[in-house]
Amino acid sequence: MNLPELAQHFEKLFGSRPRVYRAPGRVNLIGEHTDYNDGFVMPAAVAFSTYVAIAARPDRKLVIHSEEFPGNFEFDLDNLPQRRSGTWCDYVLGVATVLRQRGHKLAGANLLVHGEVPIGAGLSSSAAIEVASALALLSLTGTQLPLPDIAKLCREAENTFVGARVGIMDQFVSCMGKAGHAFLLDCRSLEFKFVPIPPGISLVVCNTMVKHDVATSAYNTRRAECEEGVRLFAQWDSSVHALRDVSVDLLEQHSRDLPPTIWKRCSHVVRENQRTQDAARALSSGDLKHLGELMRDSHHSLRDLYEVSCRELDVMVEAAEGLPGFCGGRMTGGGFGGCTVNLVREGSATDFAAQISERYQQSTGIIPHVYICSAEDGAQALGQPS
Ligand code: GAF
Repeated sequence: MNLPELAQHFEKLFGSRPRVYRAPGRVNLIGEHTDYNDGFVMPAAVAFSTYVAIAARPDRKLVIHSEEFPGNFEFDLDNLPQRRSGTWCDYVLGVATVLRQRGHKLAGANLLVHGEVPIGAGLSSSAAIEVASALALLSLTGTQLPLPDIAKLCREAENTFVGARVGIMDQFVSCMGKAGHAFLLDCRSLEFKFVPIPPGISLVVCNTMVKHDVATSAYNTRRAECEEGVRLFAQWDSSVHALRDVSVDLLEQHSRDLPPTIWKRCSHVVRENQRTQDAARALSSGDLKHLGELMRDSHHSLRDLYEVSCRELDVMVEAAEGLPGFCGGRMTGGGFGGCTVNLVREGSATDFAAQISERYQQSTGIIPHVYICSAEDGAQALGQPS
């Protein structure tokens, strides 16, 4: 559905012309499971986006429709549900609830949500809905908030209303992405630096088409294991408040003092933080060989130490090795399925896509989806399409 079609559809449903807001999904080049440890990530926004069309209503209702997602929803703005319903609408409602809690005024509105970010693929479809909804809801009262604040409140909505204990990465990149660039984000200070992706390099995202059920519970277990690591390290060094504060030296000193599982988790996070900063330097100096090595190490660490990969992701990562134009690749996002991200020379991207699909299908019997992407701009207002 293009923008004029979205606007026409909205007009047919609600009888008025909407304004439209867009927020993208993301791929993370490196820095996985580091955001909730106050560490470093290096994601980029991609062209898949969620669009929210909105217009005011004269009453105090919030009416939410979508073509792709099931169910039509209607809420009383002055009596919003306090609990999630377990449907996609929670992402919009969570944002509305957090905005209210923070004292922002909300106006009655009709919303039409159009999502193009593949769902459950680890490309951050939830952050895209949240961010586009926040921009849309705020626009009706003329409230302008800095984009990093919008990212923070969307993350809060996901943590407190939706109930997923995610870090800040996805919402932040959906807000702040820049075409042609990845960015190195310090998830503690929220300082960031854009890192240009060298010309002639495509981001080839390979969807394994699986999402294993353990994903959510395992994410929460990993978080708890990291918290246990922090508790133990803080006993030995009082300056440790998050795994971000643990140096490689401190990690090594205590390699025998930690329970083996906790040591593996901490080891991944501490070294992944280092890899991510090294990767930003490698990318900005165009050293794709080194970047490729760091991405491979990251994948192995996620597979062996953090244990969030799965057979399909490993097959997809291995299938990329040796293909013409391939510079580096790894799983991206939370894990247990979803996608891999690959840096591939532009001229080889189409052949790469065909060959990796074939290899993956031969090993798993599953037909993957492969998307040839570039880094795109973050969230924006698209005005009132005619
Ligand atoms: C998911 C979460 F939403 C992010 O915050 C991040 O923790 C990621 O998994 C793992 O790096 O996408």
